[in-house]
Amino acid sequence: MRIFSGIQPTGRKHLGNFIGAIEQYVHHQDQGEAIYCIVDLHATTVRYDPTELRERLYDTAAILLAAGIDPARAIFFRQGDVLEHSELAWLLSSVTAFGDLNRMHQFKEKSGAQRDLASAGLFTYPVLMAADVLAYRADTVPVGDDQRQHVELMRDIAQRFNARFGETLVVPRGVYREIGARIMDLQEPARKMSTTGGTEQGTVYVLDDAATIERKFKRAVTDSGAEIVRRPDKPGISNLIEILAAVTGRSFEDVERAHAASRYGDFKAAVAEAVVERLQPVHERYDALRADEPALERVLREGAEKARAIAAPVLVDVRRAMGVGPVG
Ligand code: AQP
Repeated sequence: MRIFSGIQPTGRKHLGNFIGAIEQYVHHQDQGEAIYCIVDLHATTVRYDPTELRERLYDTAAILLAAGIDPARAIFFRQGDVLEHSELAWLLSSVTAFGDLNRMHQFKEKSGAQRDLASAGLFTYPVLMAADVLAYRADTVPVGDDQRQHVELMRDIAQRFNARFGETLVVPRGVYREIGARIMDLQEPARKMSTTGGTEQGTVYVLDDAATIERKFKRAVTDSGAEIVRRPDKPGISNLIEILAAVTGRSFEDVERAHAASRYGDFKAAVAEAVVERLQPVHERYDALRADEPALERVLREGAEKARAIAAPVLVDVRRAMGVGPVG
């Protein structure tokens, strides 16, 4: 089984990214042939600073390695190093319906926030994401719940390509964690924890120090009741239960039972403590990894060579099926 997933080089990865995606990446390393990519090309679809992008890319690479991605067990690379992604995105755009792209929630949310330019790249973002996965004929795509619509679209694109040009691409399947696929903002628990759309105090960053994490949980929005249970009218407490269950590997029921007699304040402190403990080994490894940029470059370049060796023959098949490019 081949597994593929990508993550943006936004640098300040948050607890939602960590639980919904990064922990899954580490877990799936031993489930099959895992391929993980830092998607710098996707990061250019909104306003950004080129120098900062490189810095954030190294931050993200160091976070993933510190979290346990092992380049000896998984292919780990930078999207922009493998040109096949961009070429395939263009080719797939001919089997992507404009109307489908127009329905994507992420485009609607993010384009509104782009004051000077809502780029065509932001609109076609899901086509590049489809290319990322389809270039490797990946079977599964571990992602957070917010990516469901994009994964469904990439499945449609693969199916339409195969129907139009003959069986060439693998139709991948999204993989979502049962617990922790959608971590919510601690201040606005109706919204997902997010790099661009969340509140600063409601977003716990992977690299936040223990005191900051404790403070953010202490101030987390709850409700006027006193019960520690998951219920639609208790989004704040439900989110804290989900976070505690995810970082400790326990069930919801187990967490609810263990804290049935706790006060909200004590429960929040317990969640903070578990998160600090979970992130501690990542913090311990991060600084040394981040300090050695040449080593990070080496890892990413070696990963890109391995990635290209898989993607290049797929592109040969795609060009041949579509009748474009060199004959042969
Ligand atoms: N709140 C979340 N809960 C669980 N999983 C989440 N993911 C994102 N938010 C949550 C998953 O993290 C992976 C990487 O996402 P990305 O590449 O989009 O990185 P990002 O841009 O830094 O993450 P955000 O917060 O989603 O940014 P926004 O929304 O501001 O663009 C994906 O698998 C995603 O599902």
